[in-house]
Amino acid sequence: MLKPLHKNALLSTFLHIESRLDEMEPLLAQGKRPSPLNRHVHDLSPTEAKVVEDYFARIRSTMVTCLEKHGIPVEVQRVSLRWSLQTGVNFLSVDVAEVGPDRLRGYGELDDAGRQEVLSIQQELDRLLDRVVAYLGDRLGHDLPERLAKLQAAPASVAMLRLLDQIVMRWQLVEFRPTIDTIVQRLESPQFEIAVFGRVSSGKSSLLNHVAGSSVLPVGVTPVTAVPTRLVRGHPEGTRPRAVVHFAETGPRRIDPKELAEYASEEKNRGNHKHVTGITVEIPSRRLREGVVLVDTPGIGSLATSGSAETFAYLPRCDLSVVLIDAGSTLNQEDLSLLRDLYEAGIPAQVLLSKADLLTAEDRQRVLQYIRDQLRQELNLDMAVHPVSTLGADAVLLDRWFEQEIEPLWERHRTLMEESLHRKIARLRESVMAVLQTLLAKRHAGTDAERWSALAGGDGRQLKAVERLLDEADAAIQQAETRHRDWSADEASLMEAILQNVAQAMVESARKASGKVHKPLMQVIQESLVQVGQTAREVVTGLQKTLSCVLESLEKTAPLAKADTAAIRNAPLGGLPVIDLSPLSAKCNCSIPGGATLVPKMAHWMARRTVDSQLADQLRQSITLYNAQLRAWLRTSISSVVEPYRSQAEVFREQLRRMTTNTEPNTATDAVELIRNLKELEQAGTTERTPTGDVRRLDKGKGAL
Ligand SMILES: Nc1nc2c(ncn2[C@@H]2O[C@H](COP(=O)(O)OP(=O)(O)OP(=O)(O)O)[C@@H](O)[C@H]2O)c(=O)[nH]1
Ligand SMILES: [Mg+2]
Repeated sequence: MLKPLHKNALLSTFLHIESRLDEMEPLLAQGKRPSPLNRHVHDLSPTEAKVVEDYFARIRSTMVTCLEKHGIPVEVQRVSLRWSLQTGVNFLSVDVAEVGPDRLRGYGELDDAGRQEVLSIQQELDRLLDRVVAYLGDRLGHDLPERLAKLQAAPASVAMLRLLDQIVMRWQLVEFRPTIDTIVQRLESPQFEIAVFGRVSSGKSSLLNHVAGSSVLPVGVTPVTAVPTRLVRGHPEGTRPRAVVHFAETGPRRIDPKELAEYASEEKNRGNHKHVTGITVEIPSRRLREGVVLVDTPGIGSLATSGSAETFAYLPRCDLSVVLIDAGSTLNQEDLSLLRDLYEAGIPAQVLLSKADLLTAEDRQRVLQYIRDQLRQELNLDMAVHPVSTLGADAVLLDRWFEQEIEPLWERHRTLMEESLHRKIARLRESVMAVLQTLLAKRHAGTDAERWSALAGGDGRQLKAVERLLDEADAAIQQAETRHRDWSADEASLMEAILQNVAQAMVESARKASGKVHKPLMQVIQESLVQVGQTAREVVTGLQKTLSCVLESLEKTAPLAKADTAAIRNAPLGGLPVIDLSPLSAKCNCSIPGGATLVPKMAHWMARRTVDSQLADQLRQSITLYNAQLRAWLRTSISSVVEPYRSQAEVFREQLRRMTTNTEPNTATDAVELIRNLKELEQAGTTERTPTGDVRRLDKGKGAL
């Protein structure tokens, strides 16, 4: 009946009609969200709008039926809506650039005040556009109601979040979206990271394989694990494990877990020359509890690390450490200093005597006692030591230890975390209530309205103070971002300083015979790089301090919302990247003859020449790599501090905007609904069960939780 060309013509016309309908449909909805910028007079009644929408739906279904009847395949190139929106919003910033002071100068000179004014309009719009793009990029808000419905834990928190979600949606309080989404995400995936430490070949990987009921981690008699490997629970159970490798310079790569040794083992990835920063393996095991992460670390004393400090540096977080002491060898200084470092870092530790099967029952008791005594004498620590094994009948010891010692800790951790989330939700509830009160106050003249307008208006001092604080934070963020951007800019001078230090150390080494202090060259390099790492950390800790102070002051200056400074102070900063100097170790043996030191200038010249010819190239590579890793670390750490600040600052900013502008619709129904929502929130918060089960009374309006 219809030839292919006819069918093509039909399809392209239908697609054109569809896009015209797509353009017109939002016009119908505009009545619900009137905007003074709208170019249409909304002269349709709600019934008319609904009928037109129904006709549009009928037109669509007629087209679809026609296509089906004639077997016309719909070949449309589909693109992700998220992507389209991100691109579309990004293009809006091109429009915003059109009102910049430089562009406007084309319409006549701008005085300073005018310049400031357009700059702030531009900044405000750009900030909002950035927030939308970031929000879409975060993919946090995925199916929030369904996700909430699935959450088993903390029913009280879930009910409150559901109510907050509805209210935030109803009043378009977008500034609260990131906070809600982050809380839901944390409720969905509470994490407890347990890292296993110990000397080379103490049995760490074997132990984790046994606990996870898998053989995915490579084990062996020679130093094996070169890169920290995280084991997490995979879904669904019964499927095969999956692994993802993260690299310093490139994006993550999914691999077959059978290839794990290629990246994780000392043999296949010597000195971590593949620049792997971490590996995550998903194991579909019932044994691995949801939210628990087990981390296998390189053995202390292997080529991959030269000490425990470096091993910790690999780990973004560690809630519990498990230290293995090999029954096949005796407790030594390395074990003790590992435990001391953990203690000083405030990381709780469990000590295990691994490979207990190698000892008779009598010897086992003797060794356990010896270890306990040593811990008491050397570290002043009174700790239980549990014998475990992965072999034969003794493997039951390992299972028992895990069930009796680890699982209860995890439960406790989960409860604490739920309590902290509960506090966050309570703060969120108060901030949302403050906004609803503002909206209501704007509808009723009276004491409330006076209170708000006094805060916002008056002589405008408070308003100015708030703006100043927000500017201060913005400047600090910008400064940190500039440090990140220019991080490698002074690499050449860093290199020069290190070469000088190494040459100096070499001269001192040559003078050793004359009793002068001598430092190994590797240590000189290591110390300089540690300093660079510290500088990077200071950039982030400085920013943390400024942003949390700003939030605190904001809350004091203008009590418009609740500030959660802990979210910034406790932002999860990963450990600094490890300094990998193993490729340099062979080259650090160079020296100059002792006789050369008789003429100091000559000695220094010789040392510098030796350093330049033998060390410089490799050193440059190591510095470049470390700087690249630090830069990546800075980027992630800065954003993990800035994100919680921005989402909170946004709440203050929006409140301020609300109080100083007059664009909110003002209907009687709105007021009734606002009062109802406020009552609902008040009721939901007045008597509420905490996750631990005890009933607490919330101090109204003050957030006592
Ligand atoms: N007898 C005995 N041997 C064990 C036990 N657990 C591990 N081993 C052996 O100890 C050796 C080292 O085991 P790994 O699990 O690779 O040790 P590791 O601590 O991960 O080693 P690195 O990754 O190199 O630091 C292997 O030969 C294992 O077979 C145990 O419970 N009993
Ligand atoms: Mg290992």
